[in-house]
Amino acid sequence: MDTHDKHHHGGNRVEDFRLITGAGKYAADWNVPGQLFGHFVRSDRAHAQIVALNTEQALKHPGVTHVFTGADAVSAGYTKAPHALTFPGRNGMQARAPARPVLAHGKVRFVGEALALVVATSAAAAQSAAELVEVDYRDLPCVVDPEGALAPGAPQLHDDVPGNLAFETEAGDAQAVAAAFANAAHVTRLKVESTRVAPSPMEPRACLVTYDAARDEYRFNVCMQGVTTLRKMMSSYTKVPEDKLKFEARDVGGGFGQRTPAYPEYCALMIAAKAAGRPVKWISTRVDGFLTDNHGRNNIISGELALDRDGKFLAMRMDWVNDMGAYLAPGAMGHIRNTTTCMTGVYRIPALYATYRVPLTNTTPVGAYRGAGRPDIAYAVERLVNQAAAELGIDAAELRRRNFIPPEAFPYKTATGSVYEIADLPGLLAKALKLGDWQGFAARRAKSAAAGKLRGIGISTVIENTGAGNAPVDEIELQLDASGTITVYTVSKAQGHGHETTLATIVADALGVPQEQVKVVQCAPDTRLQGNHTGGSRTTVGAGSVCYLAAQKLIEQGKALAALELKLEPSQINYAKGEFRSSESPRTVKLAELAKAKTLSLTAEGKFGSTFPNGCHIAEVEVDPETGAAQIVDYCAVDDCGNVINHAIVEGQLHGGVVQGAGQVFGEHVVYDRESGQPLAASFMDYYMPRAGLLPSLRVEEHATPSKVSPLGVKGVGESGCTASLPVLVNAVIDALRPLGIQHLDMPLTPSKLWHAIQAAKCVAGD
Ligand code: MCN
Repeated sequence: MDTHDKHHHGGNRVEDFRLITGAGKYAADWNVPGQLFGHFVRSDRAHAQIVALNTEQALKHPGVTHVFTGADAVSAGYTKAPHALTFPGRNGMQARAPARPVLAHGKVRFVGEALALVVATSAAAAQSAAELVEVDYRDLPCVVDPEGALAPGAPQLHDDVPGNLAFETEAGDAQAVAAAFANAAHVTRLKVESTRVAPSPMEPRACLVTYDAARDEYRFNVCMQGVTTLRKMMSSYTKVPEDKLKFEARDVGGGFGQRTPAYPEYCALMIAAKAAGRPVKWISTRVDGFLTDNHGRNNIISGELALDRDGKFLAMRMDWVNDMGAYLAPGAMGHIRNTTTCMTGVYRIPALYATYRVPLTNTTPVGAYRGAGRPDIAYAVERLVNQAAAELGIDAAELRRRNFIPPEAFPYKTATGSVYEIADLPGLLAKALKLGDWQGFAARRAKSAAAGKLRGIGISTVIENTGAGNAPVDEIELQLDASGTITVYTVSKAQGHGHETTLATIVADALGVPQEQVKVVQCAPDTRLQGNHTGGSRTTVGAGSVCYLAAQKLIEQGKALAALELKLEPSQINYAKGEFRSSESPRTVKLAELAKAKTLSLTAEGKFGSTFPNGCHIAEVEVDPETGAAQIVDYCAVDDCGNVINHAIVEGQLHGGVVQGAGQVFGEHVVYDRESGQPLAASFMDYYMPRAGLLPSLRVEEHATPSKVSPLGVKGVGESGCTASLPVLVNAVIDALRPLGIQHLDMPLTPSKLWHAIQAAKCVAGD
């Protein structure tokens, strides 16, 4: 097998040697001569007026050069955080986006909100001096629970957001749904919570800002998911033109959506770097991360499913409460748009209707987190379907099969107006049932019961939108130099995904050259390329597809140049494996020769719509009734992400996504004290993280239906594991407990919660 084949079948990732030998360069690894260090003073109150802020003592501390406060943020005009709820809501409602000065001014609204930035010649001096900033607060009543925030008489966070309601909207057809419910033979109702979690990438947030006075330009070394979205949002927050903002990152240690947006700290560092005339660097602590990196999920969903006598789905209705925390972060859009797009799940449901309310609470803002609404809607739908199956006494797999959108119905327009491209759901299910030995479960359950364990099996069949994106087009630049090296420039940014491997594979395959000849450069600081950031599992569909188009363009241009060289017409030239040749000439022209005079450079572009990866996951759990501990004993995943570029990377993506979902199912949860608004799990001492032992080896199979949206036939996969794992694992646990009469539990399914539920059920049963 040559190297080219090796990569094709899923060989090592080219970035791994650097990353696992400690040779990576992360945001905190950047240093420039003369840099200063920043430390943020953060609110220890959930809701309070800032009566007085005294920086005098801090300024006297040795090494301290400046202290910036909310007044500086306001005078710089850095007060309007960007958000993405720019479409009209119910009755034409415009989102009520409250002001958010990059350092709090007048009031603080969540624990951790930055209200001053201390700058000093060392990080230690800045941190010590921050202790000397005196803040006089007047406490205000707070509200941390989203439904409570919408209730009459709740404490009000912002004068311009009456009732704490930032946005309200609806989707689908209320009347059609009401009519269908009126005729239903059976209605299943379930209210579930997709809990608030802290995404917690490995690399803590860090940023170094350098201001170039001569050019009036800012340069950022920062952990990011791509340059274009961040630049746009930073420009929107600060009104500094986009071409005056330059970003550079080499390695990024995880993002999960949380490294996409413009954070207030970065803007405050701009104020500092400009005023100090020296670069200013800030590295967050893990506690800063828990308090101020955008949280994920946090949706309360009340669902109703109407069925006819044969178990066919007639209609579905949902009511969403999408808590956004203290300010409107850009993530709110995903929680509404993606959940509307995928509302029907994988089922043919003729009528759909959803309402959405977006409250603000005295908590950390909420943003996009691996799936950005897609796992939430999948969770709500797949829990409902399992509940309906139990209520009607129909096998959970059979009920799904009865209601699948059939293969011949694709492209399928859903009742909320999205168009699913292509899928083979019955084929997917059949493969998963076989892989998970669905039929043989009863015997395994009996065996577990003999050992005193409650065994359950769960299933989820899910679909999600990937691709598309806000950028006008995705662009890729290719440069070919005299050595034959092809450099691929992109504005997307891997955070651990292996794009240096997969994008290079796409170009190398298209050109028929060894992959070693192709280098990938992500987010060059002076890039003028357009394109989407890495998010929404769209890099392969977008940037990846354009890599292919760029390679084709290079071949076409190469044919014209080779024709000149060989004194022939371009139509007489053929290309294969790095060489141009013609039956009309004994001579050949190598790819590298095209660049012998000067580097050849070209840009290709493409615009792609949504593609819809889908999957069927089956998991089994064993619950120990004595301790409440749940153990995943088997996990099978059959996924359709279209054609696969690198099988090992796709399997790795699924593995990571499934474990991330399992973390949320079994323990991750950001909780606030209702009275004080203090976070109760803001360090790894008290916030659960999934560990290797949580999941047995994943058994993975592919079931590809190639996408036509992408010339490569690919669909995204980066979020698929998360989307399917939330419902499958909760369904498995509920299945284990259902014989005791337990129908519903919300995440996280901790041993304590399960033990208490089991005890309560035993009492009811008179045990
Ligand atoms: N891939 C492939 N064949 C396909 C589809 C994808 O070989 N048919 C490969 C890709 O080329 C890429 C990886 O799988 O190397 C993921 O590709 P894709 O599905 O296009 O998703 P993105 O690259 O756009 O990644 C974004 C997605 C999201 S939205 C989150 S959140 C997430 C995720 O990916 N965050 C991650 N996976 C992550 N993985 C790591 N290690 N770290 C994160 O922060």
